[in-house]
Amino acid sequence: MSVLLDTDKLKNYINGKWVEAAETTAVINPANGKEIVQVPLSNQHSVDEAVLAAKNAQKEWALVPAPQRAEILYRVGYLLKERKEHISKLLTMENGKVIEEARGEVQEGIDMAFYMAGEGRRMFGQTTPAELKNKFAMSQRVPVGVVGIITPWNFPIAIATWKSFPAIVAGNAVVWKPATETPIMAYELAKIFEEAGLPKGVINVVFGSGKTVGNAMVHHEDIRVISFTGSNDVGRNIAADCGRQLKKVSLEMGGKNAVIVMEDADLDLAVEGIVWSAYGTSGQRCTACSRVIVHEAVKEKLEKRLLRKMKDLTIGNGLDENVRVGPIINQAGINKIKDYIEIGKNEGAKLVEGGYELSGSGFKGGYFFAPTLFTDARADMRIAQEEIFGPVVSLIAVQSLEEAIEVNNGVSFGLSSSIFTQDVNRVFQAQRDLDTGIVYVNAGTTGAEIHLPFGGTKGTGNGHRDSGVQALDVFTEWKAVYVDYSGKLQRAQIDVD
Ligand code: UN1
Repeated sequence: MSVLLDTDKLKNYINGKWVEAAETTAVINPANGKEIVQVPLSNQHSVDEAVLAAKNAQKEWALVPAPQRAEILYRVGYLLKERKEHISKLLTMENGKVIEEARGEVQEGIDMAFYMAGEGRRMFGQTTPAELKNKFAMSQRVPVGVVGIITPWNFPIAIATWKSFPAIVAGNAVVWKPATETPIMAYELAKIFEEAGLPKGVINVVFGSGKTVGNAMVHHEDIRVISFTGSNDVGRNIAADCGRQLKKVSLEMGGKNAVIVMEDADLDLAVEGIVWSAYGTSGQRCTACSRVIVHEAVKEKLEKRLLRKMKDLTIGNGLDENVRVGPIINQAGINKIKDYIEIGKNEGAKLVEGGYELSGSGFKGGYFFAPTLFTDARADMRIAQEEIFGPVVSLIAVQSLEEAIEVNNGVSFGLSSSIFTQDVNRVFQAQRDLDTGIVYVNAGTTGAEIHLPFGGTKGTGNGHRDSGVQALDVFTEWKAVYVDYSGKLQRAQIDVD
């Protein structure tokens, strides 16, 4: 048991109680392969219990005025802030990301708490003129009921806050399945909800596999919304299943994000942006840069400077403050990256740096992969089309801004993109034409702020957004209300004069 953790066996959190599960599995620290804690592998029964608890709690919760619901979120924010360092360390232990990034992720949760708490006093609808005399019309957001959230291991606390906070402030109750690789963040957050005074049943945590727990949630008729972040295959199946049930579903399923470097760019700045957004979090972000689309006039210069900068990256256990690149989440993650290295070589891209797993002292028991650069890649190669989820970048040379934009858009994903240029005309052309949900100018592809919508076009999602005020659209229904105070029957569209 870790000194940072008060248990060696996590339990589900259902109806305000910690419930032991019959079956559990080990949670492994990806930096050293050591077991941190046991996590439940729950069954359908736990999901049914959680949904029932949520359904009962939601009725009362929806009647609590939104500003009072928000008070609890403010408390959640303060508790997260108080425990930021503790939670960040646990996050590094279970996920591997370096401590500085872990702190950043916890901060994202704190920001989300205060932002969404503010929505408790906004959550604006519209008042609008009615078409008849002595009649009043308005629209308002109402909760949908019980919502199911399924969160990934790569941002186990931030993404959970993007989904659960708007759901809760809007008056829903939540059933949450966290990734089994990173359940400790869910444990810490559930404890905070409890201490902040969230009524029992408003949030329920059920640990377990997607196959059993996730599937049971998707098919449960009392769950009216599923919000999912994870792989493309799983997301598409969820959407199909939800579609048949007329269940609302919000999906975020990754990216193949590019940094465009024009010939007039500040190259040193571009290199910094690429290194940070490609190799930070070991490339395990949906927003990670995995393609560099560079104008041929500066290709060689950029490549040289990039290679130089890559040499400075210290790799190791993320708890060491000097380490910049932590481990990959697990062996399956490593295997996938290794496969893509072979694919890239066979496709004829030139491997100029990395491309191998790291072993030896400092890496013992862990899953480490060297920051990798392919150059002379073609836009249609699989390494330039498919999500690798590791520290692997493919450099593609182009001859113009138009071609750069075409290459950027020529993938099935549409999450994030970036352009480095000093030319204001190009900036505006690019931000208009880049077909992604997020566009950066003179910054890398990562670093979304929580009060803006997060999500993307095409294969990245299905038109919904996490975070921002837009998240409320996922977790609320619109209700139109007409009040006729004329004392007589007035027929819309008919008695209009
Ligand atoms: C993700 O990888 O799914 O913009 C989330 C970013 C972070 C969130 C990433 N704020 O990179």
